[in-house]
Amino acid sequence: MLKLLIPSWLLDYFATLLLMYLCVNPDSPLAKTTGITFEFLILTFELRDMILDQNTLHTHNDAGIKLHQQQLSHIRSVTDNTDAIIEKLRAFQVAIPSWALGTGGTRFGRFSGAGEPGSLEEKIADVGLLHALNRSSGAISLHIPWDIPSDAAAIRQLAADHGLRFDAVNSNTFQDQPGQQHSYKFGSLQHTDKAVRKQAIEHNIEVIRHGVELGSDSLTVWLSDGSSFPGQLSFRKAFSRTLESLEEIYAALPDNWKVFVEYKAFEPNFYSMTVGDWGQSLLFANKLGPKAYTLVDLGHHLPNANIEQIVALLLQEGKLGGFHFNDSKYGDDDLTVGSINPYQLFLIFQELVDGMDARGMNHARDLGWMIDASHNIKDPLEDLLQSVEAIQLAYAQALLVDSVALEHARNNNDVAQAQEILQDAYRTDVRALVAEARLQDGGALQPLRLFREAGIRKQLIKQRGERSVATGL
Ligand code: PSV
Ligand code: MN
Repeated sequence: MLKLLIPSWLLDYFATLLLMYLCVNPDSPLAKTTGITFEFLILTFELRDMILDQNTLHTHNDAGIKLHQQQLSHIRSVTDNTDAIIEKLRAFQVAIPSWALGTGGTRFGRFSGAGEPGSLEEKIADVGLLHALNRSSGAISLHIPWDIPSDAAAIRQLAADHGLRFDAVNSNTFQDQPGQQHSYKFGSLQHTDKAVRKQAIEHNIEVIRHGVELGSDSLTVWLSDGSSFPGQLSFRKAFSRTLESLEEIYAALPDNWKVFVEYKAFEPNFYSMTVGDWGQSLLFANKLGPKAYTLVDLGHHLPNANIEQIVALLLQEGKLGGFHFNDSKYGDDDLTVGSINPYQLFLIFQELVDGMDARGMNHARDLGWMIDASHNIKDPLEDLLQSVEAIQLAYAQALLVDSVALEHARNNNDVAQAQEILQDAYRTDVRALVAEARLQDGGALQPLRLFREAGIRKQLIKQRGERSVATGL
């Protein structure tokens, strides 16, 4: 907010004066009462210079503005409501998972990139960087214990300095941690041993506590619980034990919190998953109560599942809570959003917009929007920029759908026309609308291109080194 109201040259001027003052008076009352130190200011300068180098951003935008305006006026000339769409795009923020900022791996290996964030502070700086480029990544989602904030107030402030808030916090009972008393080898919330279940419940409650300190308001529970061989597990008893455990976690939720129950068809268990599909997740959510919702991760379905239909019905039931975006060809491939099947993504968004509008929901605020992708071969920041852009494009196209004409075609069983209406929207090039939304919020016309032009990864490598490896996955 401050950055929008005060010109950056004025901020620079005051910051320089402050820096000079602190240099000469490190023990001054100002330094003591505010806690602002010379080192802190230098760091702020470095971060600001790297992340918000306004000159580079302006040069980039100036170079592309003419073409952009041509493209924008073209879409304005062929489409209604472009201003309303731009407004909605500006409000729409997609949370970045803290574990996607380093190069992901497969069970066959991990090829680390260079300059990866080696601490939570650096992860926040990376998300701040994405947000400075696209103005649409204004939230971060933490996985505990991969990212435990040691000083929650300081971390919360740091995120706020980057214009970020904390999205859902994620618990992890799918891995054993060093020093942990009981193993999750045979499950966590479903485990036959009460002591294991208790440990997993307490972990979730601790995650809620961390989330409260950070200002988050939701918990995502994804369980790897299930079985890999027929006969290993009583499905009914595993379900009941899991429900009981979730009830204890639910009871610990603050009033304004939600819990998202994320389902997944297979992996790491390959015969049954205890929360294996949206039906099972919805059963849990319904039994738990009004603060419990289903979370849809696009990669967690069996091949060819009709995800848009799932989304439509969950919304109708008032039980869709959040989204994990990614793309896949085979299983939970966690590829860049929109890289394999952008039409499916559009159809999902069409249902989201339609279903949210039918319930009078706020598109930006009433569901948790998050990316959950991570892979082996691209620069994670470039990958995330591509993912966010793909989400915005699908959202903008969904907003273009002529819902009145669609309803009319459906009522007349005019199948070809109904298909035409959807494809018309999908085949519209909406890149100028998304770019305009970014521009109006002070972002880059082309974030990925600017990321490269400004040599941002090189700067990160200089700062963090070739070998810094991100924590988490
Ligand atoms: C599991 O595959 C998942 O989608 C869950 O959301 C986890 O929290 C996340 O990936 C990270 O592994
Ligand atoms: Mn997920």
